[in-house]
Amino acid sequence: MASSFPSVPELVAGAVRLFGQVFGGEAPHMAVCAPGRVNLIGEHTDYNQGFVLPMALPLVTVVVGSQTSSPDVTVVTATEDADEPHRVDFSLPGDGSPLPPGSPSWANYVKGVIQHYRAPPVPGFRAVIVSSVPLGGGLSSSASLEVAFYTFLQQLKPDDGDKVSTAVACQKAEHTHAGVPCGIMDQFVSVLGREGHALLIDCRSLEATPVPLADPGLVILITNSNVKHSLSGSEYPMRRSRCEEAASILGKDSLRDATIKDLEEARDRLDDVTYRRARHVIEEIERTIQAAEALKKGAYKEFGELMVESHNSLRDLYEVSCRELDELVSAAMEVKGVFGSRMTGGGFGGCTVTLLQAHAIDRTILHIQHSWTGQRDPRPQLRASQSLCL
Ligand code: GAF
Repeated sequence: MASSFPSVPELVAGAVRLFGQVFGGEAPHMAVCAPGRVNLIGEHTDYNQGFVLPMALPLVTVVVGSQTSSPDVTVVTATEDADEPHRVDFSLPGDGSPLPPGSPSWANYVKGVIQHYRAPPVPGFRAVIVSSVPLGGGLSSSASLEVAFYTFLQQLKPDDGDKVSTAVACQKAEHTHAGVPCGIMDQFVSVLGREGHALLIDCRSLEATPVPLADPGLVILITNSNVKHSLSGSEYPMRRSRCEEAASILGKDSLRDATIKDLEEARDRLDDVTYRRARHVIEEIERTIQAAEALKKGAYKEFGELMVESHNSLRDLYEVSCRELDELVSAAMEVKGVFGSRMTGGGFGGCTVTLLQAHAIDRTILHIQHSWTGQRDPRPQLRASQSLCL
């Protein structure tokens, strides 16, 4: 019932086959991959210097390729929604001048990573990208591509950076070449995620604490609304600048430093929208800390309640949910054995994440499918990953 996804070896085999087809039967010299993520709680807190609690997924982006002797780059990618693979060719500037973003837009992730690579200049190369992370599904398809590409460049020409600096370089690529002023969460967990654990990330100090999720009685279910989201529109940047404005009115460096008392005292100096955005962030940072503690203790009921509070706050205060995500959460919460459910990622479509008892998985999926009145076509895709039943 739950849709399956290709394993890393299957993805690599597909990428190697495509490389041979495109490049006259050649075999690539290297293969790397990086995961997408699901965020359990802590949404729109990372660019406010707060806490987040994501985990890496067994959905990954794979890059295979080889160095060439010219300063030219060819990258080919195969996506589910196109019959033919997409291809881009460009030359690397020899004089250290910038590599500006351009068309096609998917290649900007590659160009951005080259631009911010910590050991320039990079040699020319040919590469093929394949991915099992759904595009625009809120599971960090772009961060997994950036991190996979950064890792590929490290194989061509090692840099001297640590893992955090890899995440930071990839975040810069997203800012300058994809036009999304994102926080650090997605790139950080794609680089530093650990199997069988969520990661409590302090987005100010960039310290991370692994939180074990090793309970065989627990399942994490990801449900794709199939409403495609794009964060490069104005809504995400607008949320970020509202938060910065609120912090500045409160006299704080960031909303991480603000309390609800500070917010209430400043209420008459904030317009209603700015107040609600700031309230979400301040409360969500606190919820994330509580949720991580609950998870450590195995207090799943408490964790689930915090997930639902988070969803309601994203829906009502931050206004980044949509009807389909709200319906998926409501349907999941009607099933006995479900602890909690919420939208995950930037919002405006994408996926929900649900925490539930392992024995309730079949009836939860059935119930969500039967109660789905959102977009009838396509139907939501459900992923109950056995590899997440830890
Ligand atoms: C997107 C961004 F890329 C993240 O940095 C984060 O802000 C998230 O939305 C919302 O929590 O995934």
